[in-house]
Amino acid sequence: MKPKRILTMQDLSCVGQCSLTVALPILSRFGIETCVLPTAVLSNHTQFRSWSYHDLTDEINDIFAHWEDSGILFDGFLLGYLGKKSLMSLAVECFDRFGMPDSPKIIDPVFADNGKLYSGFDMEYVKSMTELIARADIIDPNISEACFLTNTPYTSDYDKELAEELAHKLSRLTNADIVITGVEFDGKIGELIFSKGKQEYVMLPKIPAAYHGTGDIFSSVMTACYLGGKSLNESCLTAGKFVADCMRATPADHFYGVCFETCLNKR
Ligand code: PXL
Repeated sequence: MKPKRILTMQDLSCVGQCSLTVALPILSRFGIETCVLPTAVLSNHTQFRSWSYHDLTDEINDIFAHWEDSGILFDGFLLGYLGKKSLMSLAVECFDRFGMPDSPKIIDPVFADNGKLYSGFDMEYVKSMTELIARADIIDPNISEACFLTNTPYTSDYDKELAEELAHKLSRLTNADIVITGVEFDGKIGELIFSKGKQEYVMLPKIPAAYHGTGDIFSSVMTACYLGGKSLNESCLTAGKFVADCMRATPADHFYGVCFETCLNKR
């Protein structure tokens, strides 16, 4: 069977085990033909002390022209860290020009964690993201992003009730299936999935550690499984297990990402 062809649009951080350097190997590993639209080249991701940033917006219009000339279309889209508001309108243009009517648009909003916006983001960016997710088929914000998107105060001490309230509020912004990631309670961690008015948790035992880049790994595996025909719940479960395996494979002093490479040969 011909593999599905996805376009993933996010930054290329040269060092840091995140964004494209994660999405490309993982989507490919799970049998998806993976095309990339790099939005910017960074020396490393923004959790390091400093970084260079070269924006590729101008290049994107040229890229689109050549894709159109060659009649290129995609079976699905995965958006991760975009970094600039102007890239969101290019993303919408990309869906319209290079998607097919049933090509799923999966949007990981990627702008906050632990109640704080990542460096370089502001509430204007968040507001544009609330508009962009209206175009999605699946969104997978973490709790912090869900709070920002719905104007809800963040607390690290949240409960199921808050997670469910966030899902309901998000469902007023988008018809997409909603996957709230990194939901923790009773020593477990997982996702709250809110789809077609129904909610379900997919939980696994929590590994007592925190690493950067796990969100990007989660969305890559979830997307690959979903495009490969699994249900959203199964896709989240596989993604959660994969992230847990990656975390177990990562030494505690590895500060900038997880060692997912050692897990690529496991199903
Ligand atoms: O993993 C999320 C991410 C992706 N890309 C860049 C980042 C971050 C998180 O900080 O800085 C450039």
